[in-house]
Amino acid sequence: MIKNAVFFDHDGGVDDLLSLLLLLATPETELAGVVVTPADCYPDYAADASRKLMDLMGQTNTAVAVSAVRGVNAFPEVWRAQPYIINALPELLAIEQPTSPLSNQEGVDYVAETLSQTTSPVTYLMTGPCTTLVEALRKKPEIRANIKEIVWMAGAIHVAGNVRTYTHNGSAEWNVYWDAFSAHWLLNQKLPITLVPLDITNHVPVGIPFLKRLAHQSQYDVSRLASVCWAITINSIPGYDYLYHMWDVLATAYAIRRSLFATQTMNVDVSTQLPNEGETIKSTETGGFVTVVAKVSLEAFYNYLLTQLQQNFTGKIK
Ligand code: AGV
Ligand code: CA
Repeated sequence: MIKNAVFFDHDGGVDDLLSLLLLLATPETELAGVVVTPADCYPDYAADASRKLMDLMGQTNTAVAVSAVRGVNAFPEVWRAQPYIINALPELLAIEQPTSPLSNQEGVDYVAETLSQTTSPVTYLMTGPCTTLVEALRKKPEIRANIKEIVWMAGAIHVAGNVRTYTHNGSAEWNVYWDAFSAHWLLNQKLPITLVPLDITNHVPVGIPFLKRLAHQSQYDVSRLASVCWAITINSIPGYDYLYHMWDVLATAYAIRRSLFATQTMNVDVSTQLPNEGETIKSTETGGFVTVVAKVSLEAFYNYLLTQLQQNFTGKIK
C-alpha cells in the first residue's frame, strides 16, 4: 500500500484528539510526526493524551513533541483544560506510562528536523495556530520543499468568526487570532495552503443525531471512545456561539479523503490589528493565493466517519 504521509500539528482540543484518532484509524495514512502547539490546551496533558491514543491504536513508532511557541492572545482556560478530561477516561487512565515516545526535542526543532529528513513531501495538517510551523520555516527555510500541502483549520471568510472579547468585533477565528502575525506571514509565503474555515465547519456541529448513529456501533472500541469524547463537548451547547463543531475532524477528513470535498481558490489576507485582529479577508490584491474548502457532502462525510471508526484497539492496554 502506498501510504500518504501526514505530519500532524495540533493543539490538544477534544476535536484535535479525535482528529488524531481518525488519522490513526486510517491505514493508508502514515504519521510522519506529531507536535502539540500550546494554544487551546495545556500542552503536557495534550501530549500525554496523544501518546496514549497512539498506544491504543498500536502505533508507537512516532514521537510526540511539545512546542514552546507562545501566542499573542491566550485561549480561555476552561477550553485549555479539555485534554485533562480526556486523560481521565478509563481507556487512557489505564495506561500508566505510554510506549509512544515523547520527543526530547522542542517542537519547533522537531518539525524542522523531521521535515528536513523526510524522503518524500508530506501533508502538513494543522488544527491549531500556525506558530510552530512558522518558526520552523524561519529556522530552516529549506523544509518548504518537503511540504506537499499545508491543510489548516483556520479562518472565517464569508461568515462571522468565533472570537468573543471586549475589544474585538467578532470577525476572527481563534486559530488565526492566537497569533495573527504568524498567520499573516504564512499566507504570504507562496506555499501550497488549503484553508478549512468556519464557512465550511459551521455545517458540522456536534449533534445528537450523529452521536446516536455512533452509539449504535459502540461495540467497536474506537467508536465507543469517540462517542464519549464527543459527549464531553456537548456541555458547551447553551449559546450557539459556543456550540462545539467537528472543526478539526473535518480538516483531517479533507487531508485523507479529498473526494468528499469541493474547493475554491482566492487571495486571502490576515488583519493584524484590532478591532478585527486575525480576520481572514478575501482580497483582490493583497494576501496570499490559497485553496479554500468550500463544500462537503455531509451524508458522505458522516458515513465515512462512521465506517472509519469501526475498529478495535490493537495496542495492548497495560
Ligand atoms: O476555532 C476552532 C478551533 C478548532 O481547531 N478551536 C477548537 C477546534 O479545535 C478553538 C475553539 C473555538 N470554539 C471553541 C474552541 C470552543 N467552544 N471550545 C473549545 N475550543
Ligand atoms: Ca484545534
